[in-house]
Amino acid sequence: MPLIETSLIRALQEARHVVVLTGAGVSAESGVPTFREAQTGLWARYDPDRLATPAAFADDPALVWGWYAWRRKLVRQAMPNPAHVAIRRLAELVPRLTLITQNVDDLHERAGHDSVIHLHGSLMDSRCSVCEAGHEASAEVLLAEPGPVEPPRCRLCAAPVRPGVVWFGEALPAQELAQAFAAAQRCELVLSVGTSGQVYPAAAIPLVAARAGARLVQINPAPTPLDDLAEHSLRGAAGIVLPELLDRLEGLN
Ligand code: BJW
Ligand code: ZN
Repeated sequence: MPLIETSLIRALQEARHVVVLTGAGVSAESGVPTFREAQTGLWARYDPDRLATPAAFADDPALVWGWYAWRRKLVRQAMPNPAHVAIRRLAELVPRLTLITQNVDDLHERAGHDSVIHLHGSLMDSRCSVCEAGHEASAEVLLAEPGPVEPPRCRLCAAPVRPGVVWFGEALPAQELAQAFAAAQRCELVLSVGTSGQVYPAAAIPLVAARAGARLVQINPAPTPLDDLAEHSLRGAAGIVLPELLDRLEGLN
């Protein structure tokens, strides 16, 4: 357990607006794989160029749809972990908290958050790859292992339906992006949890906030590009460190 300094507790008690930015690491302890970790990350086993770009979907929609059908099943089976619950507790304690996630799972919502800014979309959403009409997800296949599955067809234009996530080279949803950067400009503290800080524009959120005067705190067992800028880098698993931090904040130990 990394040392939680009193100055961090005081900074959290004083902050009137906290931005929490989460990445795949916050869901790792729920059994949802991260992307870039050497042994366990998705990109160690699967090629993002073949699965997470618009060109990959155009080239082989069944391969991509089947891979997401497997990821959907993983997330459906997962439960929020103590890190998600602790972030929910933090939202009750600070005057204002903006929760921004890069994650496409719904584990923050299932931990009780009703307004989560999803920068990279949602695994459970689907839309037409051409006309963008929404597609009812209820009948979608869930796979225990990745394998090719033909995607359903759009009811309006018959083009293949795609997952409602943001792939490389695609614009992030405009409203969510604007809300996230507005919060970064105005907040007093950013808590970055479980992100490698390599994917832009999300990775710029703490940088923009720091430039506007916010304090930076991060929780991650591994080094990140924020190490030199963060006032506190708590090196550990979010599901261990965050509940401890919240206990300290609530004066429980
Ligand atoms: C723990 C833990 C525990 C483990 N507790 N921690 C500027 C410079 C260079 C490139 C670019 C740039 N601007 C844009 C780009 C291109 C690109 C990009 O950033 N590429 C870089 C990789 C080089 N960005 C884009 O293409 C974005 N679009 C864009 O910029 O569009 C411009 C445009 C404008 C207008 C019109 C058109 C275009 C889109 C990015 C989309 C990212 N999509 C993905 C897939 C989503 C769908 C899916 O799930 O399949 O999003 S990629 C993947 O990475 C996913 C994640 O949300 C994202 C971030 O990853 P994250 O969350 O940080 O995970 P990891 O695995 O990297 O890190 C996990 C961390 O957790 C590690 O640090 C661990 O140590 C830690 N951890 N266990 C706490 N228990
Ligand atoms: Zn369509």
